[in-house]
This record gives sequence, C-alpha cells and structure tokens, in this order.
Amino acid sequence: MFNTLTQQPADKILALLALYRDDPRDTKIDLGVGVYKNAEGVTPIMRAVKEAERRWWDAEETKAYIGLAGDPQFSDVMINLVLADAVKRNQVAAVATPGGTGAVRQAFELIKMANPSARVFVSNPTWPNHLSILKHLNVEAVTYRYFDEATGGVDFDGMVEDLSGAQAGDVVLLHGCCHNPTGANLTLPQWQAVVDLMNSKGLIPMVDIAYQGFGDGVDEDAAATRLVASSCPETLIAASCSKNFGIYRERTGLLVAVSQDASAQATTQGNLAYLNRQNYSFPPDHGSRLVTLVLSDDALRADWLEELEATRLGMLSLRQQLANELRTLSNSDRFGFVAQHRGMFSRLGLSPEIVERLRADYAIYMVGDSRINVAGLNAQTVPVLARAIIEAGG
Ligand code: PLP
Ligand code: TYF
Repeated sequence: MFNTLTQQPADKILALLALYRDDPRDTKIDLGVGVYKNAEGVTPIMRAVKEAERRWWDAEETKAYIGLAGDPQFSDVMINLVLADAVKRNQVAAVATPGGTGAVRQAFELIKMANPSARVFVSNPTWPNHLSILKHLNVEAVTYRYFDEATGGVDFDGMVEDLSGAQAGDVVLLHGCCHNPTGANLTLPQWQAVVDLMNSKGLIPMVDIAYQGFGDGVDEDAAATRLVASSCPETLIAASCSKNFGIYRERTGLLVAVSQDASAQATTQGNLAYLNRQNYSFPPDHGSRLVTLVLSDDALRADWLEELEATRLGMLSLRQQLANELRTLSNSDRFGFVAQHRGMFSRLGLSPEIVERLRADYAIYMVGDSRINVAGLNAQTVPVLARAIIEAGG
C-alpha cells in the first residue's frame, strides 16, 4: 500500500529551518519561521505562563477526559479576549482545537459540510497552509488581490474588485491583524467597506487571528474581528494562542462561529463538537488551561499584558530601525513600508535571486517570497541585514 504514495511538497517555511540549522557560519541570521525570539535569539516562556504552569502542577488532580469542546472556561476567556462585548455569548459557538491550524482546518470542514459548493476567497498571498489545507479538503480556493508590490501596502481597489466577483455563500478568509506573510493590513474604514461588500453580496467572513497583541495592541488588533462579528450575519473565527502566549508546541487554539441568530447556536455548537470528535475526539488541555489561568487571574493577566506589550514594542522598534537604516543606505524611502507593516512579518519585495544571494553570500535566511520575521533581528543585526540587502541589489 505505502508504495503507491508519492512524496508531498515540503512546507517551504519549515524547510528553511533545516537549511539554517546545517549552515556552519556563525554569523548566520534566521528570519524564517514565524516564532518570536528575543534579542538573545531565545523564544521565552512568558512569565505569567510559567507561573500558571507552576500553580497548575499543584492544583491538577486528574487527567481524565474533559469534553469534546474542551473546557468551556477556555472558550469563555478566549471569546472575551477576541470579541470582548462585540456580540452576546449566546450567539457564539466555540470549541478548543489543536492550535490555530486545527481551528482553520475545522472551519474549512464546517464550510464544506454546510455548503459543499462554497468557494473560499483567500488573499494573494496568504499563509501557505490555508491553500494546502483547502486543496487537501477539495474545497475550491480563489485568490483576491491583496498585496501591492509597488508600495508594500494593500491593493485595496484590487481586493474590492476581486471580492465583487464572489457569489452569495462564498467565504472570504481575512487575516484579523498582522497579515502573514506581508505585514500589510487594512485600515478600519477599509474593513468597514469590506464588511459592507460582504453583506451586500451575501458572503461569509472567516477571520484567522493568530497574532493578537503583536501589532497595535491586544484590543486594537481585535478591532477588525469585532467589527466583522458584530456586523455580519455569520462569522467564523480561527484564533491561535501560539504566538501571543508563546505556547507554540502546546497546540492551543479556538474555533468560533458567531451568528446574529441565537437559535442557530446550539446546532452549530453540536457540529463543532462533532468535528472535534471526528478528528481527534478531545482537544489538548494543557495549553488552554494555562491560557485560562492567565486570563482569569488579575495579576497574571496584567503581567501577561505587560510582557506582550514589551514584545510588541520591541518588534516595532526593530521595524523603525530597519526602515531608518534602509533609508540611509538606499538614499530613498522605498523601504518605508517596513515601519508601516505590523506583526512579525514584512514582505520586502526582493526577487528570489536576491533572497538566494542573501542566503548564500550573507547567511541571512528569509522565506523565498522575501518575507522576514522581524523578531529574528536585534539592534546589532538590523544594520547587517540592511547593508546586505542593498549590496545584494535590493
Ligand atoms: N494562521 C496564521 C495566519 C498563522 O500565521 C499561523 C501560524 O502560526 C496560524 C494560523 C496557526 O498557528 P498554530 O497552529 O501554531 O496556532
Ligand atoms: O508562517 C509562519 O512562519 C508561522 C509558523 O506549516 C508556521 O505561521 C509555519 C509553517 C507551518 C506552520 C506554522
């Protein structure tokens, strides 16, 4: 049986990890996979998370199963974090999932169950896993224009024109904040225009929010998601705790389905639980427990917010420094978008040849589309990157 299998295409982001690891040069710089690193290159366990873990070690009395949806308290604290008071709790169905990826995967499955002919509109570009999961599930993906190569910003007119070609019942996948891989984001008035367009055409929004707190602040980064959920008849949300709680390997996420019609909630909740059961029965508990403990304890929550804010400001300052260096070295403002982008990523707009030259000649690793992870830099390596970009012809 196994000999009928053929090799699957590698994940280009994850493949970079191995290349970087095997590079013997001690000056190498890793700007690849989207994992936060501090100035020492360490992905820290956040203080509040560590403390919650300590407390839980003492408090935990059993490891018996919980329920198909995970702990309802986790859903409550996360719904509160993402949606605040944008909608009423009885409009919301939610289940814990293994990471944001698990939520994305099951959101697509739910779409397919509810409407097998729905297409999913995705930004060009988007996180590669969106496309590969849709393909795996045999759900048609249609790209809409998003990134404007010329300005490093959003091609909003192109986006609206392409979404106007969607049909009632199609789904529009939007990144709630900190767009991956470009770093370019809609303004709130643009979000409002997209909401109006979706509502006028009967399109269903799906928001993937994986970097809440990494852009402009915890509430600011959720503002678009809240606007969508409170304005559209139905909204799907895939939320990840990997980045903002730094618990990547714990696999912690939440799939949310919001409906303005509360009578739909029980059936939707049942279908989300059904999907958990088909895929893995019970979602993992440990990461979601830590998130629940942090968010429901005033002191832990305050400490988490403080550390997250420091993380966010650190990345912003690296952006500003990089934009400044590039302005000086290029004697132009053509990289000014680096300071405007938000989140971990910026797409620099370099050709694949230049990206390859940076790897081969300078030991600087970025994704082939010239996406950099800003958190892979520090104050000392920013000038090194800027000089290399200009020398390599960027
Ligand atoms: N969605 C986007 C856009 C992402 O960048 C990520 C990556 O980390 C995820 C979802 C899900 O991440 P995880 O499954 O690690 O929570
Ligand atoms: O885009 C990134 O780098 C992160 C991490 O299959 C990631 O979202 C990358 C690839 C992948 C899962 C997560």
